[in-house]
Amino acid sequence: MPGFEDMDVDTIWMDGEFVDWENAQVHVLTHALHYGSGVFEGVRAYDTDNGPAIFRWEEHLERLYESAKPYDLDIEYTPAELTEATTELLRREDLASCYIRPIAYYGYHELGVSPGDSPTDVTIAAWPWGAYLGEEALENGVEVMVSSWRKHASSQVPTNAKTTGLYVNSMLAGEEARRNGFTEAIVLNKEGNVAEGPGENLFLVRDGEIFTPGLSESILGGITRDTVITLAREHGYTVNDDVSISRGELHTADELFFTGSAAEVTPIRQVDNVEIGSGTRGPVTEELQSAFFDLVEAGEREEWFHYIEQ
Ligand code: PPE
Repeated sequence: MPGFEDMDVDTIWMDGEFVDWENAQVHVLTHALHYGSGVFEGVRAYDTDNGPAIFRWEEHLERLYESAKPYDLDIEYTPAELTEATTELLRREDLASCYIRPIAYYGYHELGVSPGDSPTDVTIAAWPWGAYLGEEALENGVEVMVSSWRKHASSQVPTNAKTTGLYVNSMLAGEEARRNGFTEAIVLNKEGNVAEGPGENLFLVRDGEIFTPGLSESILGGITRDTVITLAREHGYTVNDDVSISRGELHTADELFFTGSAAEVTPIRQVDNVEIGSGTRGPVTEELQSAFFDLVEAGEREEWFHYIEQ
């Protein structure tokens, strides 16, 4: 993966100001660095036929404020202000197709688990980011393993909040998979049912119907998940989005795929060295993947695109 030093990016929006990339610094005693007390978003903008546009920006912004709630993080900027900051950032960086990372976190004031009077700092960065699991993965699918790490239960931490600290679980699962020669992991929840990937939701196709773990399975309610459910229903599929999926059902699935803002729609061709279906991208996955990429290329469904005026 290319590092930031190899990218043509020079500006970050930080607490109300546009600062030079190298000056976007925080103090080492920042609360969030010690306790993971931040919430963030991952969003993509696409260079659509209708001009550069942020995909499902409103929904991502809404989730950011909702993630902040259980932690009492008071984001002092309004959605309109964060929208203006982001669109201006993309204009200044001349980015049409990119990944956007807003983050709000307890900043520098005092340490101790209680954030006390620590400020809520807010930053938005954007940079070019290609296919999350590799370009080849989009076509041929990825080989994954079921992680030995379980996902934290929603009774332990709010799993519907996109909290920075929670991602140590994703890191453990993903790195375990990569150490074992796989591209990505699937993580089971505390009950032993399928939850999601470290940074993706998971879909299963069987006998022409589509299944995805319900929101009570300790998953993040993905916005791409919602997009794909909507597209699949429009394509005439029955989508069961409130089910439990057992580990064994992964192996007997006709098709499996991941969804996510970063991962987009990525087929899974093997789980634990067992081929899924024909062992390549399946036809339903291909249909929905095409529908997804057609959508973000065209940028025509206005309610899902926030266009960047030049
Ligand atoms: N589950 C998890 C745990 C998750 O992190 C993501 C997004 C999803 C599901 C899919 O959600 P959505 O993007 O709203 O469809 N993961 C983000 C972070 C990836 C990263 O490596 O960082 C992302 O895709 O931006």
